[in-house]
Amino acid sequence: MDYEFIQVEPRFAPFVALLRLNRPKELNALNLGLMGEIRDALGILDNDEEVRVIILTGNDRAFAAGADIKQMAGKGAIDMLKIDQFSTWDAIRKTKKPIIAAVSGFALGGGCELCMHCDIIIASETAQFGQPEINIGVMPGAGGTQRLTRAVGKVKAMEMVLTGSFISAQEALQWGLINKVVPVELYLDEALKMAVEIASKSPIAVQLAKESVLKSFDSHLQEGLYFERKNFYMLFATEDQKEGMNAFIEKRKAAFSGK
Ligand code: DAK
Repeated sequence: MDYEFIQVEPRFAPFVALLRLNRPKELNALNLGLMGEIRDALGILDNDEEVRVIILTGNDRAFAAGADIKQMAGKGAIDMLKIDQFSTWDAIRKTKKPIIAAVSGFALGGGCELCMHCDIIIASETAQFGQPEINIGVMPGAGGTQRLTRAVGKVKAMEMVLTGSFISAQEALQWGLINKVVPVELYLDEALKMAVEIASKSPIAVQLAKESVLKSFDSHLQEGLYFERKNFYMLFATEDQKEGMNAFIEKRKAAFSGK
């Protein structure tokens, strides 16, 4: 998997893949090429049986400082419409396997939105999150007004979106935007630890559980409950359900095969 703007290690650890944004001089600004590569790589990893969890990271200074302003500056509304970046973001959102964002430094604009497309966010103490699009005459365009509001609530989302101010990793933790804050030298290790933990479960159960949690974002409670129920029943068709329950009864560790 050879790319220009990202690095991918499909066998970073057993059943864990690593996808690293790699435009360090530009603070990993998300140009169209990079976004296309993320989409392509996630598609491949999602279909790779040896991958159960994906870690998405940048470098210590920046996860991503947002969409590439230099690439966007001269565009008109119709150019943006024709580029149709939403199909790329939608494809990322539809990744079936869990994605853990391991974030250090700047996670701004599209970078913050990319984090929020992930399922779990582990941050270093130096991470900063923000939606500063308002400073350059626009507003969030990849879900920032919606996912951020659901995560941190209306008044905090308003403050971030309307003032463009950044929040620290500690604030992001207190506000419910992220899962954990660790020293900068540990954020990738911590993400890996969580990835290994999730990768030890039944991958089918993990996939359906992820799908069910995400369903709660765009359905009423009753519809979501029916959806959950169908996925729950379906898991009783897997060998992993028998293995998991028998292992419990036999007081041994389950070995999930993904069948
Ligand atoms: N785009 C392009 N280049 C960027 C960049 C960005 N977002 N952020 C940083 N860079 C570049 C800088 O221009 C600089 O390049 P050189 O001058 O060295 O060539 C280099 O990275 C280092 O940056 P600085 O010199 O500025 O570094 P500092 O430490 O002084 O400042 C900073 C770091 C992160 C505070 C600052 O760079 C900054 O404010 N960056 C811009 C942050 C920002 O406004 N982000 C939001 C961008 S708008 C959509 C989906 C998503 C989006 C839109 C549509 N659709 C699906 C339709 C998303 C939009 C956005 O994210």
